[in-house]
Amino acid sequence: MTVQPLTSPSSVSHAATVITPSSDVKPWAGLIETYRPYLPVSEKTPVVTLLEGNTPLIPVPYISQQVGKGVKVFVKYDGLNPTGSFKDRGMTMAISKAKEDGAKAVICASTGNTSAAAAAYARRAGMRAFVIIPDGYVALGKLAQALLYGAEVIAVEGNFDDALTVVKQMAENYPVTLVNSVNPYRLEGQKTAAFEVVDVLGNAPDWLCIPVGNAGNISAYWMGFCQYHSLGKTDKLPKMMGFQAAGAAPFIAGQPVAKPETLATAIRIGNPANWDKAWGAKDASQGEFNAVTDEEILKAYRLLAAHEGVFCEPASAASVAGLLKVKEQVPAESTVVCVLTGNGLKDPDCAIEHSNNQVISGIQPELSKVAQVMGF
Ligand code: AN7
Repeated sequence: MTVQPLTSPSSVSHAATVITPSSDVKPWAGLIETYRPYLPVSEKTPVVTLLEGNTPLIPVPYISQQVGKGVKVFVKYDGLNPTGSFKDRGMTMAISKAKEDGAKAVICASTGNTSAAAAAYARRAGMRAFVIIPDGYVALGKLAQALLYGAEVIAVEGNFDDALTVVKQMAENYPVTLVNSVNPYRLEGQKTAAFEVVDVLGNAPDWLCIPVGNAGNISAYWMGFCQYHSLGKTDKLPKMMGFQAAGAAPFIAGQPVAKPETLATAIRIGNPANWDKAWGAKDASQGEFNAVTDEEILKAYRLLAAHEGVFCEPASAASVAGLLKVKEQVPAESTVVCVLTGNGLKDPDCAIEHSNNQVISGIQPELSKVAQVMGF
């Protein structure tokens, strides 16, 4: 029997680059075009975009059930951005503004995701991208991305905090633009995630649960919610619930942590750059900072994948681990959004090492043998 192709080759259109949307569909134009009135850009800003943003807000019924009390939980799956993390939101802004200013090179310190995003957007804009990473503590997928996007990757024998100190000095002394979240355009871009949440829900959620590392994202979400609130697009503001890995929890300690440790390498940060902003967001929203252990992070990581079909990286799962940890405090019938900051494919080593399942190997390709291991 021969299998007929669904489409015969002669009928395939090769005019694929000409997009003619049907009249009722407006193609997504990236977050700068979509939220232009709310962002510090002008007609002169050369927009560098990979059509980031517009990521799904996915209901998670199993987790909702675990919380109980009629609470509705959603995950904002920012791992579906072009380079696989929320950093793309900040980077489209930071690189567009750097290009507007005539920058030829950018630099960042990174636990991995910032470097991937900086590399992709900088190279697209024709700039050099220098990334300084803590040697041995960047997940494989992120390293692969930075290299293939064409970044110049320098590994230092220190942690993220040491790397950030060096890149700040580099940007002060040499013609390279700093694109870590101390660059204000980063937070401007990242605040659009809060806009998207409100645009979908029709209001702000009651709680926003978010992993906290350098604390840029919690600050950016708060900016976004407050801006939308002042524009009358939401009539309430969420409690900002920030979660850190227990071994890297300066906001819970109330001071920097000298030797941060966690398997969630993305948030292995001891001296957050956005300390005051994040603290302000927590206080103004009557929110909280809490710590979750690596075990709790891994449990949420597996639960999200195996029960909800959502694969995020370990640092991202801290938001769900945190929600489950403090679920007694969630008001009944409330709406909760957990931010999933990065894609699970970023860290394949962690997935393989910490999955409950393993490959059943050494099986002969015969019906009886396969049926036997399947338990039939
Ligand atoms: C998946 O890439 O700091 O609190 O250098 O990659 O805004 O720092 C990454 C941070 C959460 C924490 N989730 O966000 C970097 C870096 C993921 C991350 C965070 C990061 P912030």
